[in-house]
Amino acid sequence: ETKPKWWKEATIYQIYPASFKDSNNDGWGDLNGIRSKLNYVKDLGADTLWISPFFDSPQKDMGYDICDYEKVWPTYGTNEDIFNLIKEAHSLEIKVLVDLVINHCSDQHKWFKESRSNKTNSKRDWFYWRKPKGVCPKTGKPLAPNNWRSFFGGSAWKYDNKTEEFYLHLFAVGQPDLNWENVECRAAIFDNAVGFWLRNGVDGFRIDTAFLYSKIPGLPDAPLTNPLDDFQLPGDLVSNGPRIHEYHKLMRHYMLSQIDDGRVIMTVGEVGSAGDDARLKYTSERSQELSEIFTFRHTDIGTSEKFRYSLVPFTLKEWKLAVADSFLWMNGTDSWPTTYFENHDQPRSVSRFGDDSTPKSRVASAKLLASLLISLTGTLYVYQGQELGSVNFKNWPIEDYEDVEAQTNYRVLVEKFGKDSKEVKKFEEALALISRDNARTPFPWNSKGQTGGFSDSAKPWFKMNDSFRDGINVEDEAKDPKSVLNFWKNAIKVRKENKDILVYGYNFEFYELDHPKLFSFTKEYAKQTLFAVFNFSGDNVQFKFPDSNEYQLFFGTHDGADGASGNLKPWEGRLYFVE
Ligand code: TEU
Repeated sequence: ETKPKWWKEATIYQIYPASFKDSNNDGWGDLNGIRSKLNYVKDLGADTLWISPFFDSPQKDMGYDICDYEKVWPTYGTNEDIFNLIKEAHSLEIKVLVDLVINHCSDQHKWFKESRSNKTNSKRDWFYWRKPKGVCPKTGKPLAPNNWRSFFGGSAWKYDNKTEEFYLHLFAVGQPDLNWENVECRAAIFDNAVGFWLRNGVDGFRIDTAFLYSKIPGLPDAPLTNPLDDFQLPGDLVSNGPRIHEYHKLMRHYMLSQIDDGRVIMTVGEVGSAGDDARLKYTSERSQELSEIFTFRHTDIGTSEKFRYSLVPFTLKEWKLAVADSFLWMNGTDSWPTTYFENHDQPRSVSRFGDDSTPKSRVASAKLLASLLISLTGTLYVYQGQELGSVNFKNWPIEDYEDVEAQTNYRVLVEKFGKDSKEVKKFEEALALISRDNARTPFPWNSKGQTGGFSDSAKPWFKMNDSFRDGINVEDEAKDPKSVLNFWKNAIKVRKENKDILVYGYNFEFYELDHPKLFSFTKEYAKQTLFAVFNFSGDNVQFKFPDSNEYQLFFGTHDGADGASGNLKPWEGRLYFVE
């Protein structure tokens, strides 16, 4: 009973403003750069933008640390620029989602400055202030209130000399957690971060860390899961907590109260991991919380639950199950899923799940991943550069990384184990494969100059991925009919033309689940059945058709494929209608 909605059928293109297009030659991408490229987005076939944070910020975590929710960061432009961007996008029939970062704000936000000023300030309770647990007998320093580890490494608590208490920061030190239990704090978040942008025309929000706002009262110690670490991930003590669904209902209600022009807004909450029960509550139309959620099982695969930068081996079967985990739970309900492989927190999917070792395998596996993605049920997300088949950068020394998550974890490990330790070596290996920085290098518009058309002559804020000189850029790919870019354009078109089965299909079932090289499944919509088969290897692979029905090939990675034969070339994928 999933009813059609614009956001279910949307193709959402995510833009990372720092790295998309620099319009004023200062080395940083900006809003006017995005405006100048709206036609590129349109031409790709995307119909919705999600723009990562462009709000005023000291940029400790690339804008996910906001110091003024109602103002554009001057390096990105002005409020007028974003209002114009929204209008221009709308005139091209492109909708705009902005990022709502409200689990925490910046320590430079006026709310936090006031809160920190003294213990009796009216905003003291807007953040999590706690007394030290005691004094460390060895160092004489105050002890943190509990053993929680920040997601970026080290303690989740920062001692503040001014009032001799600690504040909680689940992410960077400059990102104090807001206290959602406080009614006034909630009202301020709603009015500033949410209401301001709705009143200014956005079509919805990507909601950052939407599962973390309700912490277990008393903030107890986390169980010891990683003995090698001095601090422990708080996990269930902060995720999908006791009041989280109440908060989302309140926020949804508030959102609807801000709209008086009939706009249908959508929200996508970043939820990471949650049980089926919680996932259904978040997304059921009846519960009125979120439109849809991002879960992480398929992108977190191959990383340890104890520590993301500790790699563990995984099989194709495990990945298949993880991919299916992002939508299987909603079958037959009034919930709705998302389908994505990349975002600004993930490495390039070709380097992670395909094969970037030769130009041929890169192109083939990028097309394969695109084909798989468009065949999955849910709202489709494409991250800037994914449409080019972008790859991870290679052999960068740790000093070249920008990400606060990379740098904080590195510092903590070096302090504990030493620079030349095997722990640090392993961390560096993991970074090369899965660092968030892989997604954040400036976008390559062409192969020219030092910046591939990103800036005119300025040095970009972040190093370029050299691959822009080897054909991975918009200009070169646009000219080549066999490029990944042109393949993506067609793939998005085919998804729209066959949206019943591709976007809305249900009753997903794996075929040959145990096969170590094939990813294949069927799904249905009314009287239609789809059979999808993908070769996740560099070998020729033979597959069997599930039964003796007629199989009509309608889309695939390899031109001129013989649909009647079950022989797949390396990284070949096909979509069939079963007649
Ligand atoms: O990420 C939240 C999150 O759950 C992170 O653990 C993220 O998955 C991890 O860093 C990947 O290694 C969001 C944003 O997407 C991220 O960019 C921010 O740094 C973070 O929140 C804090 O706002």
